[in-house]
Amino acid sequence: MVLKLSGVALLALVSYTVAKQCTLDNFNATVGGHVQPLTPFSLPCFSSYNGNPVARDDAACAVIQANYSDPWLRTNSPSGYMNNQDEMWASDPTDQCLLDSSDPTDPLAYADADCRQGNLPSHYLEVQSPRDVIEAFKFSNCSGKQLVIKNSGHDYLTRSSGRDTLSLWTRNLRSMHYSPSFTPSGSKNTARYNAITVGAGVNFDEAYAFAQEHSVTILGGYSSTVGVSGGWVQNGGHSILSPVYGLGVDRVLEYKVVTPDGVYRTANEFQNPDLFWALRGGGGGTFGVVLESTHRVEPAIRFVSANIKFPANSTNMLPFMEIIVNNTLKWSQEGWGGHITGNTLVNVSPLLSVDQAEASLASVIAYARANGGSATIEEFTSWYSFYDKYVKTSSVAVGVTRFPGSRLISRSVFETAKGRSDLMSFFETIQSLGQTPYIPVVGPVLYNYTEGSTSAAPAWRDAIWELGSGASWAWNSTVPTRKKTIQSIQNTTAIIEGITPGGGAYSNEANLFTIDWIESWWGDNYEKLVSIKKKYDPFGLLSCWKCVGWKESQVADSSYAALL
Ligand SMILES: Cc1cc2nc3c(=O)[nH]c(=O)nc-3n(C[C@H](O)[C@H](O)[C@H](O)COP(=O)(O)OP(=O)(O)OC[C@H]3O[C@@H](n4cnc5c(N)ncnc54)[C@H](O)[C@@H]3O)c2cc1C
Ligand SMILES: *[C@@H]1O[C@H](CO)[C@@H](O)[C@H](O)[C@H]1NC(C)=O
Ligand SMILES: *[C@@H]1O[C@H](CO)[C@@H](O)[C@H](O)[C@H]1NC(C)=O
Ligand SMILES: *[C@@H]1O[C@H](CO)[C@@H](O)[C@H](O)[C@H]1NC(C)=O
Ligand SMILES: *[C@@H]1O[C@H](CO)[C@@H](O)[C@H](O)[C@H]1NC(C)=O
Ligand SMILES: *[C@@H]1O[C@H](CO)[C@@H](O)[C@H](O)[C@H]1NC(C)=O
Ligand SMILES: *[C@@H]1O[C@H](CO)[C@@H](O)[C@H](O)[C@H]1NC(C)=O
Ligand SMILES: *[C@@H]1O[C@H](CO)[C@@H](O)[C@H](O)[C@H]1NC(C)=O
Ligand SMILES: CC(=O)N[C@H]1CO[C@H](CO)[C@@H](O)[C@@H]1O
Repeated sequence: MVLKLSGVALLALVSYTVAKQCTLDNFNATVGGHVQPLTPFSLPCFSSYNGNPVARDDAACAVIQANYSDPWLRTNSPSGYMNNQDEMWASDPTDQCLLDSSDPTDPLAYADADCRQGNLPSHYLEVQSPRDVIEAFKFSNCSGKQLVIKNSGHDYLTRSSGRDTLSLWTRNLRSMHYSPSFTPSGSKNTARYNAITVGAGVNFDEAYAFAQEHSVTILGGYSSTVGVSGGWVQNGGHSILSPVYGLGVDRVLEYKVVTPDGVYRTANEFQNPDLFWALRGGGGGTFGVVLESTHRVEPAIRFVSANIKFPANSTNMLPFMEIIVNNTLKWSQEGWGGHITGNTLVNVSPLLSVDQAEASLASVIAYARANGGSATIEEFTSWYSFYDKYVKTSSVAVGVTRFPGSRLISRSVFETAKGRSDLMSFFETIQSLGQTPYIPVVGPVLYNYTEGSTSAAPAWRDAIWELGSGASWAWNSTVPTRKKTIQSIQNTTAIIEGITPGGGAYSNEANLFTIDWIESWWGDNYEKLVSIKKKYDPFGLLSCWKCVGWKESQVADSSYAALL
């Protein structure tokens, strides 16, 4: 067939070609005008933005000040991040737009200061459909504009922000669906699962309430606003019920995901199984933009909880930790999971009765009471009532700079006198530094894991604890203080690494300056993850800090470059 073009058709072809030019405006038009400039969360409090005068918005500023340490206002905003390091250009204390975390009404932070973009993306697109993401990948591919994915904004490693990037904001993908007989699409057997499917913007507060309505239990994090489908599950995802019911990655059945090659795919055991495996531990922001995830749920779970605490002083933390260390192996066989600090223990077990729980924890209960503290052992008949009473009320502080530095502690450490005494020396050291231990007891000890089914840190499979202390710097800290803080995180990490040679860490809550991150976070899974990454992201459109495929040379482009 000979193609004959009339003048009109030729004109149409030319304007079509012009319309396809790789510009932000044209991209904006293809996604319905939904691309917006991203302005810093606290901008309304400032009178200067990037060196130009702007009108301060007193009313909006007052709302931000009142909610500065509240996760909800942040998580519902495209520019809201929980941790200040996501927003700031860490190497330059003037390149940020932050309030005084200790007193958000302190004018010192905003009265004579310029609000600057720091590490924040330049633009964002509120994702509404797979097509939005496909267009964003095309635009990134032709323009070189880097992309990030921002869901809840909880990431400690700055993986959901980034200077000059276009942020794909997923928070408003909020569908939820319950099925008592879910079948993964393309399934080759008759297996049916009790499952909940959520849109990628749903957080745990919403998923827990939805599960409660259907009298089932969805496993999730100890935070209302962490997302179900994003960085949490794609990196491992721990719950205080994980000791018995497994990690988030163990329970996910299916993802709907747009891969950077521009294809909207289903990933499960039967379709794109390599991608499914990679999304079960290989990390968020790496293999594609997940739009939906389906999770196996349990019926309503009955369990006991223990809430033990006492007022800390300079001498009563170490003896408490010694009792804990000595009992950890026994407790791990009894299904206990939860959180322990130097003077608190809030743990649950679905395997014990109230009487058994009291007997199991008798030594710590007695210790807390002898130190002027209290112990409450209760029974719950559903996760939601526990969530309401304990999780909602104990959220980790946000609106601050916070660097976790945890490592997974395997059962072998507790099995030897040397391992136990190493742990005690670690507690002594951090006490001398004025820090307290932070221990999520979340290792999937009793979970019947299918070898090789996930790509999360292999160290998880022998772990009982995640152990860390963490560090932070003030909103207005100087460069020397920041350098010293990083050194101190490195030193603390080195001690825990010494206790767990060849072990690993949960990257979501690990030291973001970890040197052997490949080995620690992925171990033997790494090479295979890199090849899957190349298959689905052949042009390298997704990249984030120490994510699969990241290159050491990228430090130079990061907010931390001048601090390391
Ligand atoms: C206060 C607090 C409490 C926490 N509690 C727990 C806990 O109990 N258990 C636990 O395991 N962890 C916990 N974490 C760590 C948490 O799992 C990580 O911060 C995780 O990265 C959060 O994922 P998100 O999607 O909610 O956050 P975001 O910061 O929005 O995203 C995190 C990462 O996931 C990627 N991502 C997000 N959405 C998608 C998507 N749709 N597709 C592909 N990639 C995506 C982003 O690009 C980024 O790399 C906690 C963190 C904080 C700050
Ligand atoms: C995208 O288009 C909309 C609608 O025309 C417009 O309001 C918005 O400012 C545009 N975004 C950018 C970044 O120019
Ligand atoms: C990215 O660009 C390459 C050419 O550089 C092209 O072959 C490929 O199809 C593009 N991918 C997408 C998703 O647009
Ligand atoms: C812990 O166990 C060690 C033996 O490994 C023992 O010496 C010590 O007294 C025990 N401490 C407590 C508080 O039970
Ligand atoms: C800490 O508290 C315990 C119990 O109340 C007490 O015996 C001990 O003397 C206190 N230590 C200090 C240094 O105050
Ligand atoms: C663990 O899982 C395997 C494979 O799914 C199964 O054969 C085995 O019976 C399970 N073991 C227990 C203790 O449930
Ligand atoms: C930092 O802010 C605090 C108030 O949060 C103030 O007391 C202190 O002087 C400030 N430090 C510097 C170096 O400006
Ligand atoms: C870290 O450890 C090194 C080597 O032991 C030491 O010189 C340095 O002072 C420590 N720094 C901090 C901030 O703890
Ligand atoms: C949007 C939002 O979260 N607003 C909250 C800010 O803080 C005030 C006072 O604590 C709350 O009442 C608002 O709901």
